[in-house]
Amino acid sequence: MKDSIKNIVILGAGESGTGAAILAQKQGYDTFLSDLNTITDEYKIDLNKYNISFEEGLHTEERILAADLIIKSPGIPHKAPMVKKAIEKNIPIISEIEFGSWFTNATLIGITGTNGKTTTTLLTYHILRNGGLNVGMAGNIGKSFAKSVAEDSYDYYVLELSSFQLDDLIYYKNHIAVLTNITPDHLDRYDYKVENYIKSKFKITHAQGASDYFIFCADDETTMQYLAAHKPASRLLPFSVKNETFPGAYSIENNNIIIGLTNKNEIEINMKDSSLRGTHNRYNTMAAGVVARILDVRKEVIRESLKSFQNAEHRLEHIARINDVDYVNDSKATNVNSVWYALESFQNRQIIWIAGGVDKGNDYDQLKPLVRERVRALICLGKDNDKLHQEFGGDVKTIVDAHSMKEAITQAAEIAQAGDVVLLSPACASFDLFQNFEDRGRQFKQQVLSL
Ligand code: UMA
Repeated sequence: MKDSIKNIVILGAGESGTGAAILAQKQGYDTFLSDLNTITDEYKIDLNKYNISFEEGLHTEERILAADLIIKSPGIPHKAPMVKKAIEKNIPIISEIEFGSWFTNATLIGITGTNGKTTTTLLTYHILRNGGLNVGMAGNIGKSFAKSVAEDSYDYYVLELSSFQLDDLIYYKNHIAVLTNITPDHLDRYDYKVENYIKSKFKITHAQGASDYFIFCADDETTMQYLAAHKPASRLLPFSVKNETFPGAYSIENNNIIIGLTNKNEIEINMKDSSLRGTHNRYNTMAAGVVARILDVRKEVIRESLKSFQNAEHRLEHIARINDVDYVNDSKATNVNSVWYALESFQNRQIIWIAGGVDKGNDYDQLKPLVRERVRALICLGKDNDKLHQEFGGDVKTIVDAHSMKEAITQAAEIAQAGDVVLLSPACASFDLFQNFEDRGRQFKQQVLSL
């Protein structure tokens, strides 16, 4: 396909679109980028540096529909008017991830899942790099894949892939695919049909063959149900804390886990030696460990890497202890399942829970037992907090509204008692009051540190 194309249009000039445009330009295509809104200076500098033609504040129909190929940014839904018109005209639409893969021979390790994908990606990358592999990390985290392909030269890539990025693949193939788990998220983008979202997540195994690997959680019911009816051609490597899943990874007594493909290459790890806590991190460690064993990273390197690993910003990030109250930034928790893991990880503590923002069709039922047990107060931080009040009115005694991070932190500090945790774990997107989840997390830190 890539040789028959001359004229490429990229929709969206964020991290993804700008990366795709740089790669397309460098590969000699007639490249044009269009963004419906104002393009930020950061990306304009990049576009000018590479002499890329672009427009902002509009999508010019004639120019866009003259493309041989459209690369769509993941945040743009298929129902966006311009995308619909391109589909009607049968113009191929691909994701930047697909496009990036056309120009690299690197071995691809793709990691997806509703939760845990960022930690698993970071941990896998950390282990592989310590193991001496020439490895890059990109995708839903950090630099876009296409930009990295255009500018760097790696033999391996660890890619965090969101369902949006998996939606428009053609030839792209992961040699090693990881699916951490599936619980409903982003349903607004999938016609509120959970089966569409599951299907999209399973595209992580897209085009895989017998020499490839699929690593997944055998304790995740949704994954197992789908897998029973749609088995990929790749080698299946499950992980579990409930059953002895081998080859793959499983838990044994004394906080230990076993990881391996064969008895000979199996490794035992004591999670006490790891910097990561909680059941969810045990799963993430198992998944990353299996990848490392497939690629023959030495056992000692894996153990050492687990000790030295530091988790991502905005992911259960401990900010400070003030008056014996812990302040934890989990701004990245934009869905209910993430919040469940956050609440679950604070056993025997009372929590001042800061939540709210743009609700994506959340079903809060699974949180209620934990909320009743552990949440001393709920601070609703959003423009519209009605749903949170309705959902948790019967479960939490104290529910208050805040309209800025400053207000939320001031209230939290007043309500919290010694030994409590103030937890920002919103279950919602951030776009009503903040630029993005990073902005929300940074404001949290700033306000906590100025208490
Ligand atoms: N835009 C248009 N036309 C439209 C709609 C939007 O031109 O009809 C423009 C916007 O004006 C904006 C650009 O498209 O300038 C934004 O594109 P985008 O939303 O795809 O954002 P990017 O900056 O390109 O970032 C994307 C991912 N964002 C989303 O999927 C929403 C980033 O994941 C990813 O890191 C990046 O590509 C590089 O691969 C972020 C994310 O929030 C972290 N992901 C979601 C999540 O983790 O839950 C999926």
